[in-house]
Amino acid sequence: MIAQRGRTCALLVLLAALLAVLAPVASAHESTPVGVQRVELSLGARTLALTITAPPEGGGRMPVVVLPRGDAPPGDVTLAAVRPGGDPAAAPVVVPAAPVGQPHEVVLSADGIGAWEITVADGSTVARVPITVAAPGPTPGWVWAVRIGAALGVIALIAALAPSVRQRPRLALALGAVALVGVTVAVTAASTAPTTSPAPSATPVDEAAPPAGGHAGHGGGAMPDMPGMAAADMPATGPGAVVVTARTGPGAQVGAPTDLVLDLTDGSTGAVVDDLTIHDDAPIHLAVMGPDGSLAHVHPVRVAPGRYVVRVQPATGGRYGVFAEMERAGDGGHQVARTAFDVAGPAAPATPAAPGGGIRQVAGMDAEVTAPAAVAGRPTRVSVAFTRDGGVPVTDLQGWLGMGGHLMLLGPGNAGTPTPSDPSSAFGHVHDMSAAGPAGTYGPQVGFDYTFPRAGRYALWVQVQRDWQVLTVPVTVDVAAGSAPTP
Ligand SMILES: [Cu+2]
Repeated sequence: MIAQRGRTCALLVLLAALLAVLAPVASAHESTPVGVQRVELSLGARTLALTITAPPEGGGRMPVVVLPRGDAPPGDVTLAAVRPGGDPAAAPVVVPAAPVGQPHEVVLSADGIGAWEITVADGSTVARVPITVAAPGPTPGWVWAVRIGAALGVIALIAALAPSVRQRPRLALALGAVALVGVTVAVTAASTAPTTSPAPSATPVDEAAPPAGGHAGHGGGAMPDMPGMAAADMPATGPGAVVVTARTGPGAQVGAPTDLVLDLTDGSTGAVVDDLTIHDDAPIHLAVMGPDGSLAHVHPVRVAPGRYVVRVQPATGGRYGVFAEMERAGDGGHQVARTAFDVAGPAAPATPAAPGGGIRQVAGMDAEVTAPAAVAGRPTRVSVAFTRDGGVPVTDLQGWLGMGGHLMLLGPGNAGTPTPSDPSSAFGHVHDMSAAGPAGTYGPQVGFDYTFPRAGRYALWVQVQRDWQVLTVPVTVDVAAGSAPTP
């Protein structure tokens, strides 16, 4: 009797051990990490930041957080998950697009593998963000071993504990031994499992931290990601180069909002380009520079394959320069395509910002610009320190597009001054790469390292985000000729 109770006890301990092993193994397979991707949308008059949690392999729930930024007009936007080109009105989810800084989470559903689009509609424009749901990968052998071993162990244990079996000690012992073998197989297989699960299912994750201590910049033309390089004289040609054509709605007028439509084609084949990846939280970073020295840094929304749209509000007539920063899937690298569009009406003369360093007033803050005497071909550091209320350092700058600050610049064209529509004017986009503070914020200072490619006058725009508004500090820098020819 005592011996039988002892056996029962041993079997129960075995069962407990088996369950303890099984629980984490079962959840380990279910909890494959999913990608989280941020996308900035300049949708009509709105700026929205989407945070998309990719659905699991095979499809399923897809949480999306909508964060209004900038100046949020009242009203809603509607989101949906549809197959490419599908009708977003089939199952729309209404999301308030205000107030600024207030995130709203919705859960969309992408049930099925393959191509999907997250649509965001404001009543006049339907943005379509492409998402790919991967097929589930084959179940690894170790998972099968765990499953079979565990199932064998459980069945043998239950059988061994049955009253009719307990009266036949040999059979009970044999079943116990089978259970032990099953558990051993399961435990051995689980312990040999790879420590990390397979890569997530959806489009590439854009969460990579910037390299510490370095800086990054994007030059014009076809130069890939080379710090400080601005290759304005090198048009984006060669394999993979994207040609962007821009057109406005009919009769674009000064002061009236108009939709700028961008069509993307491959410079080599002429085919529609629809394979842009998200880089720095957007498929296209668009700089629209006016003849008056204005800059709009916006993020056009994809409305159809190879077609993007963004709302602009020209303050002056004349020819506007358009600079589209993009990265294609594969090894396309970073590229900048240029184009231009015209706005009817007299062109206001350019009003350059005050040259060099000094203090400017921006959104109730003092922005103190430091721009040491710049020489062509030599690295220069341009920095801006923000204070408020007569000298209190501003330390609540918010990260924007993954960075604490952005610098966009336009170099001298053939006329010797920055001319947006002159292809010989160098374009650059440089990042502040300092790490965020403990609260995840930045400030009071942002800084940018850049090597001005040649002498002449440059227009710079330093951009930071505070209170969900992007603030722009225009700076003019006169660059002296270097003593040695620039390489
Ligand atoms: Cu951008």
